[in-house]
Amino acid sequence: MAVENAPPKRALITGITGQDGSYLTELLLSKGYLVWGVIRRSSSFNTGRIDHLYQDPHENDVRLRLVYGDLGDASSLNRILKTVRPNEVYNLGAQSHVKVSFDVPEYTGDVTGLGTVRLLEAMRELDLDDARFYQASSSELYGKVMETPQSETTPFYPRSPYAAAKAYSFHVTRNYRESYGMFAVNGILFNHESPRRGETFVTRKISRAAARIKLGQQQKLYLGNLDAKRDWGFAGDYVEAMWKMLQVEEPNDFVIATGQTTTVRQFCDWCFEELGMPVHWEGEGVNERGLLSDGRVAIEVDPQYFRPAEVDLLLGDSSRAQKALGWRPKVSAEELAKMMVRSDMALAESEAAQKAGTFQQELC
Ligand code: NDP
Ligand code: GDR
Repeated sequence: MAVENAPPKRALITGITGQDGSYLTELLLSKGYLVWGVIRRSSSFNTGRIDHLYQDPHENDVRLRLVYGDLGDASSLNRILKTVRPNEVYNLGAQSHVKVSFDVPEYTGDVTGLGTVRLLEAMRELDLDDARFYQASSSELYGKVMETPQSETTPFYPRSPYAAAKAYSFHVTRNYRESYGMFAVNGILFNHESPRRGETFVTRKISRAAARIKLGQQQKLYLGNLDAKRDWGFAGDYVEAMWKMLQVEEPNDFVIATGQTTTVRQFCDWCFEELGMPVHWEGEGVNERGLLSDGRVAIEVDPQYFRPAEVDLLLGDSSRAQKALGWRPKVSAEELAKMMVRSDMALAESEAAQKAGTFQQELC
């Protein structure tokens, strides 16, 4: 509980422009925090997910500020930490796409792996002893299936440059905790999604395509491995767990998951069914394809989306977090699929309306 008249807590978030960064910012602002977000310079605007939280920095009592920096640039991290002197640091920034990490392995290692030690080392050098550090660790650490459900004691077997970089970050975070007594923790989060999910992750790719196919804006959806199984939760629930991990007395690492696993194929079924377009996966002429009930081919497998090494099955056991943090997932994968496809339907409709407007403008 907040002490009356105590100064507001200061949080620094890397990856504030990403899916989780936007939900976490909303949560921390609602709790009265002052939030600083690290953004990268980009040739086009990259703040779309947090634009609704914008506050004019010239006004008084500004609660959200953005600063330029990069996890690949230690000097920028040092400068930011020195200026902000946060109570809590959330390291969410990363090259976070598993498939892309096979294409840019060294860059992924630098940002997703070494970026973490750059932050931790800057905190140590600046004597930010009281600051608490959250590392966005991932269920990708488990990789090749050794046991299910996967918990804090399951051995790691990373299957991509991304997962290998996250393994480095996991261990270095734990190492700074044990070596220097820092309050540094890993949240081992299983896949979590939302209407704000990046459009190249499979759930959003599916929900967006289903809406566009419904409106005739897209003909087909090309996917990779339809049999991969993921434990999908809602990002809004998961950022609460991040915050809770930094509020407990003793630092510890926690798995955050729903305890249910679903195939990519099933996620497709939920999205297309929600829009009244059930997909048939079996029957005459259906070979690695999903046919819509009206006979149109909606889904086709394209091997370009296969990964050099796949993670077949993720299913998490979050009982430690449930017990120690009182955290529980609130949204099931099916509810999540429906939430996402409804949101993408509204988006596709507004895009269609804008296009109609453009035509009218051209005519007049
Ligand atoms: P996103 O891909 O949506 O966001 C990644 C963020 O990192 C963006 O803000 C991006 O900035 C920023 N970023 C990328 N490169 C750099 C860099 N060099 N320096 C500083 N910032 C950088 O990821 P999510 O929000 O989904 O995930 C948040 C974190 O949690 C990531 O570390 C991810 O690996 C991890 N994670 C995610 C899970 C999930 O299911 N979502 C599960 C487990 C872990 P920009 O907008 O400019 O690209
Ligand atoms: P993942 O998420 O790799 O689990 O990493 P993604 O949504 O990319 O893939 C999930 C599964 O779906 C299969 N798949 C496809 N994936 C994509 N992107 N595109 C496709 O067309 C496609 N077809 C099938 C994949 O092979 C995979 O098995 C996410 C990221 O957010 C990481 O940062 C995070 O650490 C993990 O979740 C937990």
